[in-house]
Amino acid sequence: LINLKINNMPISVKKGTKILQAAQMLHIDIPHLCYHPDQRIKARCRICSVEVVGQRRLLAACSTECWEGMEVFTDTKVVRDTQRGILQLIMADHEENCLTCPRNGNCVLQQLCSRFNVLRPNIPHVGQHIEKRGANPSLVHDPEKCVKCGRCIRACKEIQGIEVLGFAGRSTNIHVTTPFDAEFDNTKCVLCGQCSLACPVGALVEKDDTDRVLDAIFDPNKTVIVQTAPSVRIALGDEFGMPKGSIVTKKMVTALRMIGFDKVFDTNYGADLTITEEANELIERIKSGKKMPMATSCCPGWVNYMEKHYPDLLDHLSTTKSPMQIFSAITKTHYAKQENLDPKNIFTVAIMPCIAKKYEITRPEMAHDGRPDTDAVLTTRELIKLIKYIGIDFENLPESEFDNPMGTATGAAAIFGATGGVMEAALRTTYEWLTGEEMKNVEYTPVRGFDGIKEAQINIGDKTINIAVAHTLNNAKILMDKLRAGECKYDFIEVMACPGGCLGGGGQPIGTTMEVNKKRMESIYQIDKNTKYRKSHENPYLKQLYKDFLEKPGSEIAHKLLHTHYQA
Ligand code: HC1
Ligand code: SF4
Ligand code: SF4
Repeated sequence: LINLKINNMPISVKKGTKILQAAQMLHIDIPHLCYHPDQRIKARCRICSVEVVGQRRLLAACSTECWEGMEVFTDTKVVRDTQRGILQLIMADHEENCLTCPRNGNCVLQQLCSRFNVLRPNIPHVGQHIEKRGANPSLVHDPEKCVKCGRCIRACKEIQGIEVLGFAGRSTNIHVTTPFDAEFDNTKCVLCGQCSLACPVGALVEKDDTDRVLDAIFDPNKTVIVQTAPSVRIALGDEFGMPKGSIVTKKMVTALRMIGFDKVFDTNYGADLTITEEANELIERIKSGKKMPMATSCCPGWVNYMEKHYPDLLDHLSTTKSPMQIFSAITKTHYAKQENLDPKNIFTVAIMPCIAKKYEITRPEMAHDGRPDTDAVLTTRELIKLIKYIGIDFENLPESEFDNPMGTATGAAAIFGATGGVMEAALRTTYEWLTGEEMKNVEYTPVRGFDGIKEAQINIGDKTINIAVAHTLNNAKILMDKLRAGECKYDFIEVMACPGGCLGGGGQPIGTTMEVNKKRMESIYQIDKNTKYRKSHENPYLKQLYKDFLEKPGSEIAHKLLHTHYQA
């Protein structure tokens, strides 16, 4: 252990601990912009400068390791003047329209300016006008709000290995951009939104669809149906001061009713349906030996990645649609008929932890009779915005239940939100269908946890099935390169683009880190444990649906509505 003092407070830390982390242990928040706990340290912004006794220059707290006997001061005059100077320089190059910024009230720069009393910039504006980028359904980039911390660039590179974003220009003209300043759509970007989650200010944000959804709610002719993804219920509470990982499913349902949705359903019901179709597809592929290994296809960031980076391997993707799209397809066909509703007057909204889902609903294959199956996707962050707009005291809301028939789901569906969850859910059903025996212990732990790539062999009846699970596209790349080189013996692969799976999605609350994701993962497995049915094919409402409408997994009507294809 290393002993040091920060602001005269003694502390002992492990070797390698940085000053910023040591200060956090003492509950001192040294200001920082370019530092992110899950990223490589760059020490670009220097706003974390501190004074260390015996040193002639200020040191960056994010990158300087503590040493024995070190004496640090975070609040001297020279430190404060330096921090204020840096803020003044940033403001000189920053559009001052905080009031209308999507991150107003949740912006690190705004908080720091208020904290350091930089209320009136004293340096003339030097920034040059740079056009916004946003001609795509998911992501808006406003370089004039950028603080040049580089966190988006590192997220794209270190998590996804895509490197769409980079710095260009010099001096006061330095800015973040894409190759040839292209629109995201025309680059290798997969619209995962991890850059927006990493951005400390309003320079990278999701396309806002809240007004479009409210317009539908206000329209008396529309029946507005909402579904909520597995990973929203364990993240939403963050923004309302609840402990990280709080399971807020029933408060969320109440809030959605208060916002004005006519029916509040569960994407998890769609996830059960995805599993029955996908397990059936897997068994067919195993039996025929064709297009093996099969890969999951519910993550649109991953599907975009395959289409843009591995178009020669598209055949491996399962044709089963994502839970969100399956849900909406059933809503606008069978459910509409059951309830005597004209599909034209149904408006379907999906609350997702994801930004790529906004793109997924615009794919031409995801529409019927010229109408999209899902009309709008709101991220968890946008739902938070709606809850705040209505003025709901979320933490103290009474609890309520989803509507039925599409509000009942199994534990297998709940775990979709964590990396390995789709695989585990699929194995529960595949096992029982292939062997005809009951699976006694449904918890398949080799696919759980945050290892980048998890591999396992599972014996099902007389077959040995080789599986692999990857999260983040950096890890997916390793699997896909092996597959392309003919070096892998897998039968079934799961990929989720975001760290930890959807629970770490690009549309989750600001402040999402791997430490937070761990709590979310624990909650997701807790939900599974506490759910009555834990295998998708046991969902009683699903059994009814097959009986009344879909006939059996893989039937002609199931293929027409619940399966899709991909394009290079
Ligand atoms: Fe996901 Fe999925 S798990 S993709 O991560 O298959 O977004 O949560 O809704 O569709 O169910 C996201 C989460 C989500 C789908 C499901
Ligand atoms: Fe990179 Fe994802 Fe951002 Fe696209 S959305 S620039 S792939 S981090
Ligand atoms: Fe979206 Fe989930 Fe895929 Fe991330 S992992 S891109 S949140 S579907």
